[in-house]
Amino acid sequence: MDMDQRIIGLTERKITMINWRAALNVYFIAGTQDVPMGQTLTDMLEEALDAGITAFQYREKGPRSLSQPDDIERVARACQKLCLRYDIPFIVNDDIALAMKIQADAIHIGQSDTPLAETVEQVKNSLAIGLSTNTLSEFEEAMTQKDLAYIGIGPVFNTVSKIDAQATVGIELLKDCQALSSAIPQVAIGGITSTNVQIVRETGIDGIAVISEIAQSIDKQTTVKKLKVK
Ligand code: TZP
Ligand code: MG
Repeated sequence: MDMDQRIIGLTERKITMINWRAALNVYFIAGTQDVPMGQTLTDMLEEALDAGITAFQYREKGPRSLSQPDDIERVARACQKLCLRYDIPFIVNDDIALAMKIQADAIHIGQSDTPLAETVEQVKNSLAIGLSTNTLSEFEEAMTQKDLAYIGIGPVFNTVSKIDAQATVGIELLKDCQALSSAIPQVAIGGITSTNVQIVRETGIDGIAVISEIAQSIDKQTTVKKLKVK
C-alpha cells in the first residue's frame, strides 16, 4: 500500500485519492470567528484557494462563531463546494454529525473531543480522521493508530486563535516526533507565520496548519507563496 494515500475505506476521491502528505503542505483552518470585519468566510476562503492552499478545515468555534446548526451547515456546505471546485480536501473540525451529514473528506479531532475509537466507529469508514497531539506521548500513542490519515502537532508557538490552547511545544517537539516516526503524515500548528515558517519546515514535517496568518493577510497570494513548499 502507498502509505501516503492512507487507504482507509471507500473507493471515492474522499479517502483513497487523497495524498495527505501533499494536502498538508499549506492547510488553512477557519470559521466565521476568524473572518476580518466586512468579509465573509466564503470570500476569504476563495481568496485563499486562489492563492494555493492545499487543504481547508472548517472550524466554527469560540467567540463570534456561529451557533445555529442550520447556519453552520449552510456555511459548511458553501465552503465544501468551493474546496471541491479547487480539488482540495474539505475537513470538518470536531463535529462528527455534520461531517457525516455533508460527507466531508475528513473529520479533525483533538485530545479532548470524541475519543478516537468512538470516532472511528461513528464515521464507519466513510471519513478520513486527523488527530491533534500536544505531547510526545500523545504523538507516540497516535502513531500506533492505523485509522489516522494524519497527525497534528502543536501549538508550536503562541497563538491568538484558540483560547483554550495547550502550552506551546516549540520546534523541539516537532523534531522529536519526526525522529520517532514519519509513517503517518504530520502537520505543525500554532502561531506559524511567513517569518517563522522556515524553522518549522527545517524539521522535515510534511506541512503547516494556519489560521491567522492567512485569514488576516491582505495579500493572500504572497502569504501563501511564502508558506508553501513547491
Ligand atoms: N490548535 C492548536 S493552535 C490552533 C489550533 C486550532 C490555532 C492556530 O491558529 P494560528 O492563528 O495559526 O496560531
Ligand atoms: Mg477540537
